[in-house]
Amino acid sequence: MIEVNFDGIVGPTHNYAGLSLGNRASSANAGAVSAPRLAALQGITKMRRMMAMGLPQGIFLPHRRPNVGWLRTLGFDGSDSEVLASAWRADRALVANAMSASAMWTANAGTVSPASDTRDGVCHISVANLSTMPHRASEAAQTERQLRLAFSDPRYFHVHAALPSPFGDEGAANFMRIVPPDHGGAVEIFVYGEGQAGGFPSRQHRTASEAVARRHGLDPLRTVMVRQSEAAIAAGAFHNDVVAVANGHVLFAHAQAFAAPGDLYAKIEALIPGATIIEVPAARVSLDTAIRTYLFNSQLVTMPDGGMTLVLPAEARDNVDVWGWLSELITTGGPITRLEIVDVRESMRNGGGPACLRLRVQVDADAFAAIDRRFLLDEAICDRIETVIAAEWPEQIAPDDLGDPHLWEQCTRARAELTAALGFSRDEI
Ligand code: SUG
Repeated sequence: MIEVNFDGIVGPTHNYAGLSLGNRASSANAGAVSAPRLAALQGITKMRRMMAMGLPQGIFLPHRRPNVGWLRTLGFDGSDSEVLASAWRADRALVANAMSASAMWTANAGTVSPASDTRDGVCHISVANLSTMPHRASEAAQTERQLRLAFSDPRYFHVHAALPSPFGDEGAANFMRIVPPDHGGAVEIFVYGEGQAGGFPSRQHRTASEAVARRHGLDPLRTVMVRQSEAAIAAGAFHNDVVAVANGHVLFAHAQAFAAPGDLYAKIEALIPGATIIEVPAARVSLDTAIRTYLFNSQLVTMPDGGMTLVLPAEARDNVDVWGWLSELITTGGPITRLEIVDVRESMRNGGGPACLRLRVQVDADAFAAIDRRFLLDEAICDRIETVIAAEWPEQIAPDDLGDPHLWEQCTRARAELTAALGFSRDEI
């Protein structure tokens, strides 16, 4: 089995508009000046690091922004610049939504069930509807187009359209998969929230998780629905991947991530003999610290030599409690033996850590060969992408710039240059 991480390239409109209630970083940095060029280069550097570790790496492209089509559905008309100018006059928040670069967080693009887990033996991918937040809900259409291009071969892939609203589905950010050490049958774990917690919405609905599991043809006996704790949502864990991550036979989670952690651990241990559960107690790392540092929004990856590495944001290294705990973790003789630090600070300031920026797709060699090559990365393509970013991406965006026609033009052109450089035709993507 080959695991490919598909990272979202950070789009040229990356900005801090504070659109995500319940996402503490997004709210805290609302109104700050963003650095889209730096953000996108940080993302590419992270991808290069993953490749240097011997791991295959893919990409998804920034979406069309400003999202003029979305503003048209809200009744603004005329030329593209007229649509944007009249929307800006009517309601600046609408333009902020239309300018969001949130498609960079591809953990929210969809949920992926590898072929080995499904009834028909193909890899099923459900596009997420992201229906809780307007700026994210508008991603689904363009995400679907990219997924259908990347995974177009029906012998290996089945891409499902997004679920209907209001069944909120935020994709792989609320999904974990645990595999026995001997690589036997996996268990897929769907994490949902209920109602509101601390005034924050829970974005993943149980109905949606159950629908995805049904559509993917999963074995009900190896599918687990687990509820996120209210404490986690209230503390700012708007997605489960802010407080837990799984890889191979390992679950790495904060003690307060789940409503009934004991029940979940018992189920995992019953279904996966040899599973390893690494729980971080609140006394060592508080929920608040875990969420501020994004300790759990790390990529837990299996290295080509079989060992596991935790790829962490720099914010986790910079916290004494977190770093102290991690330093002990890697000396215990457990499965996680290496720590790698990446700088994705621009994304972090909008609540997106290393794990938010990637969608994992597990395939065998034949299915891997069937993926559209334009979505796969090597060093030469990284060079090409970096050249476009350096030449075209804005250096800064301040809140008032979102209404600047020159910025709209620059961002539209920047994306067009990137897609052309990667071999996509204008109408294809
Ligand atoms: O949906 N931030 C994203 C961050 C998503 C992180 N993804 C995972 N945890 N997998 C969100 O809240 C901020 C946008 C703004 O405020 O402009 C934003 O959408």
